[in-house]
Amino acid sequence: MSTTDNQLRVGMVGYAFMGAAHSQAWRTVNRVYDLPARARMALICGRDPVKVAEAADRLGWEEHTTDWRELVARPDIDVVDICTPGDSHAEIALAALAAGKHVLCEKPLANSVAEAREMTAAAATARAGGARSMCGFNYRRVPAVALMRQLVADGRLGEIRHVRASYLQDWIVDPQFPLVWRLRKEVSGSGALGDIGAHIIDLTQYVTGQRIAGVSAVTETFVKQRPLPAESSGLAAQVDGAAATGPVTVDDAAIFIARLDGGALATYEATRFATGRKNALRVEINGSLGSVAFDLERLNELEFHDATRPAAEQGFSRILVTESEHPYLSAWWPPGHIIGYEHSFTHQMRDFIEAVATGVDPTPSFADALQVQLVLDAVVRSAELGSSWTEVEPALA
Ligand code: SOE
Repeated sequence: MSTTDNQLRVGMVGYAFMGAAHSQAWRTVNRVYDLPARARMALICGRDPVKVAEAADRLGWEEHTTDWRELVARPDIDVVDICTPGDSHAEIALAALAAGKHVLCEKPLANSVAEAREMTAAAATARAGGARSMCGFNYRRVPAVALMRQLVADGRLGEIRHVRASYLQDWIVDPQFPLVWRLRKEVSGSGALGDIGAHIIDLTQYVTGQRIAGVSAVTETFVKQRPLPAESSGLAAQVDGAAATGPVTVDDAAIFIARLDGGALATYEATRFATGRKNALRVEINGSLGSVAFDLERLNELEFHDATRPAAEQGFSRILVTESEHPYLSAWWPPGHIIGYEHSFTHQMRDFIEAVATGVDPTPSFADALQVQLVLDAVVRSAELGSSWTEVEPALA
């Protein structure tokens, strides 16, 4: 980081959905929070020269390039923000860390445990030289999620017995939705499991402070062939006419049970076929003294049941998470003036900037993200093995 002008010059690779969400956060973070350093949107990188020039103008970046290696090599770039599909996370992060840059890498960290291990080791080496790194599990920074963790840490739930987590979307229920990069294993690493399952794995480990110690899983690909997209794009791709088709090489849905190392039992479901559920990350945690329940589609609310209250007052109450006492919210609006999805990214950049500027380790670290990658890998291996699966015969054969 420049020691003269107290700026963090950011170079971001990628300009699609996550690039837009990160840009919004870089634009707002220093205007909302009083921080020890100021992010400067110096350089955006993308493969298409026309599109990246348009993105620079639209998203607010000073310069643009089509060469991420140039971005990483520039001495005036302090932070490399990786918003690309998973097949390039390792290559870009390793180069950036070797160049002594601070790195923020989108989730999941990588497309394999081997890559995640290599990135974690490189982050540890670069740390000695002052570089800091973080993985972008942004939902940790939803105030209601941070409040959930606070309630658990304060013992308000007692002993944690159950974790019930699902992340439900439905954007590919239509079999005519084209074969975008998220549906191709060589690019995305896995399907719903790594894309949205990674979020509930990280979030539940973060909130409970417990690690997933073992899993038993099933996965399914409901639609096995899809039309090739007219052009590669994100969640709203188009198909031109009678396009050729290609194979879906990832899971459409993954379901697994788990034991946490603190003794809790857990169930996880990540699917893109929950018709009608658009972005429903739902977590319920049951403890000996109470429970909490969260739904991302109602992100300003948290349901809390305090089992220590008199019987006549039992049941879930709704906490409206908009008070200045709640995590992150002192910088925003008065109580009841709710925030949105994009605020979690501004909170993420707030914590990243503060950590980098003060030299502490941002969280989640690459090691935390490696822990998620190990769970993803265990789920895939369990589903392939099918070993814990007991068939049930039909009553009327
Ligand atoms: C698509 O499933 C997606 O954009 C994920 O990639 C993000 O991580 C999630 O936050 C929203 O949905």
